[in-house]
Amino acid sequence: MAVRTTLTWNEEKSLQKLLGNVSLILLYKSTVHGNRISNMHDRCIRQGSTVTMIYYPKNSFGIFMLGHYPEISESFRKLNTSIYFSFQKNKTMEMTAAFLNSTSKISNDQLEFQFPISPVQAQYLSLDLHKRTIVIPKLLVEKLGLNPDLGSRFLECEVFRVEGIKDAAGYINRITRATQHRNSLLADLRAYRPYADLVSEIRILLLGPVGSGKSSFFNSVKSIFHGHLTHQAIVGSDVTSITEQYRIYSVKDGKDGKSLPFMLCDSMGLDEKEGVGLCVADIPHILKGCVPDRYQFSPHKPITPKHPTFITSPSLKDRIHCVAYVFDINSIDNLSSKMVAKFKQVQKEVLNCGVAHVALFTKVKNCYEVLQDNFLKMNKSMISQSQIQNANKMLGIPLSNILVVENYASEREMDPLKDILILSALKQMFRAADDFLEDLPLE
Ligand SMILES: Nc1nc2c(ncn2[C@@H]2O[C@H](COP(=O)(O)OP(=O)(O)OP(=O)(O)O)[C@@H](O)[C@H]2O)c(=O)[nH]1
Ligand SMILES: [Mg+2]
Repeated sequence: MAVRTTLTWNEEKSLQKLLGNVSLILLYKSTVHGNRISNMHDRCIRQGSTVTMIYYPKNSFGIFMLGHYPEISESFRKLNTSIYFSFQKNKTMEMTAAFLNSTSKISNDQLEFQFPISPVQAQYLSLDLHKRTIVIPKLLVEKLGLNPDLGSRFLECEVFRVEGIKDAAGYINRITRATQHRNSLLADLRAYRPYADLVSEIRILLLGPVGSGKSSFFNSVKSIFHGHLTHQAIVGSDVTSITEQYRIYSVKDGKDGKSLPFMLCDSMGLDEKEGVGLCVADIPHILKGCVPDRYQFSPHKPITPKHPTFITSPSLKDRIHCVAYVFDINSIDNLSSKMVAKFKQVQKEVLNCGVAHVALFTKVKNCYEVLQDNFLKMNKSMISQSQIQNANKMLGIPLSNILVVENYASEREMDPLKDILILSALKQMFRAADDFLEDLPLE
């Protein structure tokens, strides 16, 4: 009878995404093939790269090892990057992964990994199949945010051969560098302070056609800073805007962390028709900081100073410091002349207020190809794409101000490459806001 895996469909999909489009072939299952290291060893040696999975009732933990499984009596081998990951079943099947250099060996009936943390110090992970326990080092517990549950006896251990991994060493190297780059971008943004401390938070206004991904961009940014997917802003597809209230969102650094030095202001979508969608006449009031959080937009009637919640004397902190024009990259080539005319009106209002601006193109399909040089830079061929050239000509947006992202839409787990694009876009917005603040008249 065929041996069935405990790995769920979702876990397998997440792994395929992490490792490229690979196949996982089950080599060993502890409850079927015996719970001794020698049973595992006999089935797994000289099989190439493997994934070892340890299952608990509410979590699972896994290790991707590049190259062959260690052999019995071999000492710790050459340092190699392995990927350690965990799935949390109680939270929407999220995967957290860490790329760490380690060496592995089999000894004393255990599979062991050594993580050097300094030239003279190391931490260890050890897997004891017979006792059904795994000792996970502190650095990994912290990196993966692991649950104390993992200290108890596990239910099952499985090992898979990974087939179809292309240029495995190169791929792991690129993903490792991408993760490091993502983390350094995140650290830069966390350390950001608005120009000359003129305000404690910069306000970035998201403006764009209905369904262009404004609310999803906020959700994506918040998800990255929280380390898991969040869906605070309501998103969706309709002929008219899903967002009907003006929202000024602050983002915390982690769930209970302190507020970050920026706010994302989400608006109603623009529509080519008059009397539908965001009123162009509302825009100068938003830019000046007169519109309060949760203001209910009225497409027929712009806000006036008579409105009970109108902020009559806004200060610099209430103003918008950077506008991001949000467009679905796939719709740029088909923008109607009416929509272009509406956009020009909007642009005029922004220019009149002297606010900095960038364009944010969402829904890029080839996020992985956009980044070249180990995923660190935007690909030149991206710049030459017709949509980008069109936006430059038709909407008058300079190429250097065009940012591309793929928001988190229907994904189940975070992706370092998406994060790089989203965080890079946010960094450009911070720079634009700083230029605006620096350019303010002295008084
Ligand atoms: N594939 C993909 N889908 C996206 C992306 N951004 C947004 N979406 C989807 O596009 C639809 C509209 O996204 P929203 O974030 O609601 O767009 P919006 O600009 O806030 O729309 P309104 O509030 O209606 O003006 C939703 O179904 C999103 O899931 C993206 O980058 N990639
Ligand atoms: Mg919206």
